[in-house]
Amino acid sequence: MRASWRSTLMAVMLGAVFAEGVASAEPGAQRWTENLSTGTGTSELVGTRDGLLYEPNAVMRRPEGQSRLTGLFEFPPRTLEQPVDTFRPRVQAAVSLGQGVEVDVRVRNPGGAWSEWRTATQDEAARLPRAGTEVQVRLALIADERGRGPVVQEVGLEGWREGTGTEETLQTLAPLTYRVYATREGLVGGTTANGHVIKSNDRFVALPSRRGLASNGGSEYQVRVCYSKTGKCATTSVWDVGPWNTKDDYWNPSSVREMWKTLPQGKPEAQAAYQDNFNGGLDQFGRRPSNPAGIDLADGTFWLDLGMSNNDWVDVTYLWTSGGGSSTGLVIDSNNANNDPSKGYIQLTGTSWASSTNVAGYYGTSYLVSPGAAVSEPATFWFYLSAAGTKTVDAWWTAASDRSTAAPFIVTNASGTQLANVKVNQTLNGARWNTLGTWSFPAGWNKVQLSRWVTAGTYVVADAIQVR
Ligand SMILES: [Ca+2]
Repeated sequence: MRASWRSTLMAVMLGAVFAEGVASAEPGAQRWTENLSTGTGTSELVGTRDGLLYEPNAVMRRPEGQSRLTGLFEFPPRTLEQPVDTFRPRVQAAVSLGQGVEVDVRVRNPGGAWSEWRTATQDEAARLPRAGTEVQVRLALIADERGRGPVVQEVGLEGWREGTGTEETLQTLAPLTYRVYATREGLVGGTTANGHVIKSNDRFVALPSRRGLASNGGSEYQVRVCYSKTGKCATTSVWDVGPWNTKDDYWNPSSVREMWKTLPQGKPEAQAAYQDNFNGGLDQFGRRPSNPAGIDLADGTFWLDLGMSNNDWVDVTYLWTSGGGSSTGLVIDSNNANNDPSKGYIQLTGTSWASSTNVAGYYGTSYLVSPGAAVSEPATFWFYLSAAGTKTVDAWWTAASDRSTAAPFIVTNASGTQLANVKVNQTLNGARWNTLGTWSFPAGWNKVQLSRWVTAGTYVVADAIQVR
């Protein structure tokens, strides 16, 4: 009964929307159409015979009360024949008053990291930070105040290159760090903007712009948060949008910042509204912020990793802003509480592996350490691939002078064939991703094992691996 009513309503709305004009095509542009059945999104996005419908009945409502809810739907990355830095979406959708459809696009940098997302609405061109051939498209479907969203029938894009090759070279810059006010997100059981269902003592952060929002389970946009009162730091991914605003990429310079370009770089709009009565003291949605927050921390990050007990000022490093930092991938952490066991997990052999936080710069909540001995007894990072593919594997560790200079990472595919034994120097290059290599993997459960068979008196560290 309800479905047929809905179909009738959509048919009426479609008639109104399709009369809209279409901008003239860009000469020489590459054009493609995304397949609406291949993307991934939150459960509130449902395929109907009329198209992709956003129906945010069960979506998380922020405590401060978000007036308009947004559902995200991510298409798989695609490789174009020529590099592009500018794109224009052509969306066919039924969009009623108060609803919206926006299109985000990002491009993979030569170093393997993704650019920030850039957003365009219907027939409006948007410029990416740099040109590239591997691009990814994400839909943002915005519901009206009654929680009714648009229906998308088709998503076409055209991309071309406007830059002349003189794009900013960000690789050499250190990532940006700003001191901002942090609030605890809570909301266990709710769903974040990227579709992650919040667990108890979860680990992620929210920033008030989709430009740095990672995919569900992804680590392509990470922050390092340090709390001076405890001396603790944590590195974790951006999986939600907020607090207060949704278009406030305050870490970017004015020339790039999406809104409120007159504010100093690094100052969130909510902070300016709260402290300085900026924008009449109101946020993007006309609300008066009750705190100056520029970041929300999931409970585990807030309580366990940083040792915070109240909302407070923290130092945040926006790791992707160096341009060469993390890249999209599946991360398997040393702590299975941080892993999705359907995608990957860690398994320990023997009794020597001990959890530690002694050396700063670990990934997630801790790392595992084992003393060298004439026995393998590995820490095994299992990762699941639903399809065969060529993947690059990175490893994260904390470096110290008592570490092995030849820690053996053994890569074995799902058929049991050993692909490589990569020896790394763990006295160096801590607190970052270090590439072990790139291999062709079959579908199924592949693994990367760190053996403890190294010189006695030295230690090996299993902290996290990334498959991308
Ligand atoms: Ca770890």
